[in-house]
Order: sequence, then C-alpha cells, then structure tokens
Amino acid sequence: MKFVDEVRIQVKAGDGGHGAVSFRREKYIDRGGPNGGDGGNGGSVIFQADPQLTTLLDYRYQQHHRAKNGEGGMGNDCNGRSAEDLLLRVPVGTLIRDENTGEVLADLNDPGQKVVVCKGGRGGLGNMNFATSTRQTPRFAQDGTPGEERTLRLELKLLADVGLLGFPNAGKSTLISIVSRARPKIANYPFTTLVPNLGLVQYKDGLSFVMADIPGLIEGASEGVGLGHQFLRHVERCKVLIHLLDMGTETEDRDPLRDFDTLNGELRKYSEELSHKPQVVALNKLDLPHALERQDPVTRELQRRGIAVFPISCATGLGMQPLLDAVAEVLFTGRTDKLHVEPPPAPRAEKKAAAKKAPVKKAPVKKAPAKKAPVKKAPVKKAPVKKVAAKKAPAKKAPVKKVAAKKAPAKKAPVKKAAAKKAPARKTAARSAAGKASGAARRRRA
Ligand SMILES: Nc1nc2c(ncn2[C@@H]2O[C@H](COP(=O)(O)OP(=O)(O)OP(=O)(O)O)[C@@H](O)[C@H]2O)c(=O)[nH]1
Ligand SMILES: [Mg+2]
Repeated sequence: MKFVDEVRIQVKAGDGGHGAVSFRREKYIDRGGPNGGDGGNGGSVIFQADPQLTTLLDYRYQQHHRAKNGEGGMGNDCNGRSAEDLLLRVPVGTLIRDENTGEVLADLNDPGQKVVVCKGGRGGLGNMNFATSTRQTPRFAQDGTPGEERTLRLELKLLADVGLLGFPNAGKSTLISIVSRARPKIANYPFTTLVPNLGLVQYKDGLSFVMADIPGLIEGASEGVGLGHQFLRHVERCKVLIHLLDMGTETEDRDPLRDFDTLNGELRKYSEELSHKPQVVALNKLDLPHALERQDPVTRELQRRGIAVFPISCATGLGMQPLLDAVAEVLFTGRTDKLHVEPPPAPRAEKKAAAKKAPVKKAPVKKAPAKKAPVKKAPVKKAPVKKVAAKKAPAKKAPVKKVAAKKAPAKKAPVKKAAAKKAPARKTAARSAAGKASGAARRRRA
C-alpha cells in the first residue's frame, strides 16, 4: 500500500435544520395555535485514531468531507431529526492542523482517541416556542446555525520509540530486518527505502519497542536534496535515535566522521529539539576489512568528543546485543550513561605534561638572574623601610607636639578668656556698687 503521510482536506459540519412556522388547522378547532417544530442539529466532524490504519492514503483520494445537515422542523409539533456525526478514521499518530492558521487542533496519539474538529450547527426553534399570551400567532421561527467549515492538514508522525538515522546505504533497513520482523527492501544502492518502515523489536523479559527505519539523509536534505528531510517527522517522537555510520563506503567523498557531522548538521537545521535527542552511534559493516581499518581512528575521534561507539555488523550480527542494551537502557530507564564516555585522558595528559615540562626546564635558567635581582633589590627595599621609619618618626612626633602645643594654649586660652571675661563682669559689678554707694553719700550730703 502506498504510504502517504501528509494530506490537505476540507471538512464541513452539517448545518442545523430551520425551525418550522406552522399552525394547527383542524375541523372544529378554531385558532389551533402555533405548532411548528424545531430543526435538528447538524452532524459534527469527528476524527478517530484507528490502530488498523497505517497511511493517510484514503484522504489523498477523497479530500472533501461533509457531515449531514439537521432536518428542518415540521408542523404538527414535529421536530426535525438531528444528523449523525461524520467519523473520519486516521492512523494513530496523526496530527491535525488548521491549514489557514497553522494551529494544531489535535494530536491523536492513543488508539481510539476521538476529537471533534468541526461542530455541527444547532437546529432552530419552531414557532411554537415563541407563542406567548400576548403573541399567540408567531409567524416566525428560528433558523438553524451553519456548521463549522475548515481546511485541515493531516500529518502522520509515526509512533516509534527508536529511530534509525544514517546516510543512504548505511544499512538501516538491514538492521531493522535483523532485530525485528520488518522486511523492508534492502539493496546495494542509495535510496532503496522510500517510505518509513516500522518494526517491533522483542527485547528481553517481554519488553519490546518500535523501531522506525526512514529513508537516508544526505547533505542538503534540508534544502530538499535527495528525498529531503520531511521523513524526519517520523522520528520526531522517538525517544532515542540510532545513528548508523557506514564504515564500508569506498567512495572518496564519503568519510564516516564527515557523514556524522553532516547528518547532525541536517538534524539541527530540521529541528533543534530533534538534534538534542539521545543518539546511539553505531559503526556498521565492520565485517569488511577496509571498514575495520577505519574503526580505530573513527572510534578515537568520537571518544575524544565523549561519544561512545558501538561496533556492529548487520551482515554477521556482531555487536547487536550491546547496541540493543544501550537503546533499551535509554528507552526504559532514561539513563544515557552508556552513550557517553570519558574522553581518553592520554592525549590531554601528554599535552599537559608537555606544557608543564617546558617551563620546568626553562625555570632554572631564568631563576639564576632572578636570584640576583632580589640581592640588588634588597637595598632598594631597605631604603624605603628607612624612609618610612624616618618619615614615621617625625610624623609621629610632629602631631604629638602640635597637638600638645595646640592643646595647651587652647585649654589655657578659654580659661584666661573666661577669667578675663569674668573679671570685667566683676569689675562692672564693683563699679556699679561703688557708683551706688557714692550716689547715696552724695544724697546724704545734700
Ligand atoms: N558487508 C556488509 N554489508 C552490509 C551491512 N549492512 C548492510 N549491508 C549492505 O549495505 C547495502 C545497503 O543496505 P540497506 O539496509 O539497504 O541500507 P539503507 O541504509 O537502508 O539504505 P537506504 O534505504 O538507501 O537509505 C545492502 O547491500 C546491504 O546488504 C554489513 O554489516 N556488512
Ligand atoms: Mg533502507
């Protein structure tokens, strides 16, 4: 079956039926009154995740989906029938977006999950609802409301736990065919895989996980080179990625380390979040002699960056168990210890040792004159000491003297001044007393 993972469709919910305007007309019943019924509700458009489906192919062929309108109200107090909802089944993992606004309306991740995307219109009220004591013949009814209409973009993002990444021909399809029952096409030419494949890997102790094999990526995939990078959407939900490096490639323009950096660059261009997902780096095709020759330098370089590598061969089954163990550990425990290694200390230690040794050798040569220098400096140092002492001595004396000199008169002065001030005060008193006495004597004389 053709794999379709993106479609654009138009959906419209049913309109509500109009309310009816009707009056009871019966023999011998005069002025029977209004009896127009309500309109029925329009059907809504509902999406449901169906685990039986794997592709959006059906929606490629039929792009317009309309739910039925509600039935109009009728006379004789009859309400119209509400329309049934339109149920659209999509594969689990379908993302429903509004094409015009880009808003994500729903992400159907769970089997059976349902979501109403367009609500049906409400039926209008018939004229019997509008009869009152003062308005006994309402000749109007309410119209039904129109159902919602939308243009949607459906995107299928496969629900895999582990995603396989690698250049074309790296052996991704071979790996998934070994560890699961998936049987994708495998051939010795690039872009054998054109659509993603899923495989269920039965791990130990009844644990299992889903692995997704996607078409190979090449440099410039973000600009549409090769099959582009739209298939990366299918590994967006993966919890861990296996990055397969083709160690057996014999073309000159390809190099495992350069491939590794290129692919990570493309990942970053697609989504920063995806590029930060844990990666299990596996060196594939290590059954080939020229691949073995490359193993050491590639391993060393990646370990220098702190990345653990898993040597494997999909042809012989070498290294499959450690690879699956590492994947399962990240998946089931969330620990990524196995994916990182301590960068080998040897080259750094050597560099540091070399860096340390160099100045050690030079040091004694420089120290010789350095020793003389302090000898010369000694008198220089003494001089300021003396100066300081010399300066300090008078400095200490000076303020003491000054303070004493200043304080002595300062203390005396106010005393003297006070006495001086007080003295005249006493004199004036004496004078005034004398004045008074002489005045009294003069008066007595007179
Ligand atoms: N010698 C050897 N050949 C391998 C190994 N793994 C894969 N191959 C071969 O490599 C070729 C490509 O393998 P595929 O599994 O189709 O590679 P792919 O990564 O799925 O390639 P695309 O689908 O084009 O992206 C096939 O001829 C495989 O037989 C391996 O471990 N050793
Ligand atoms: Mg393939």
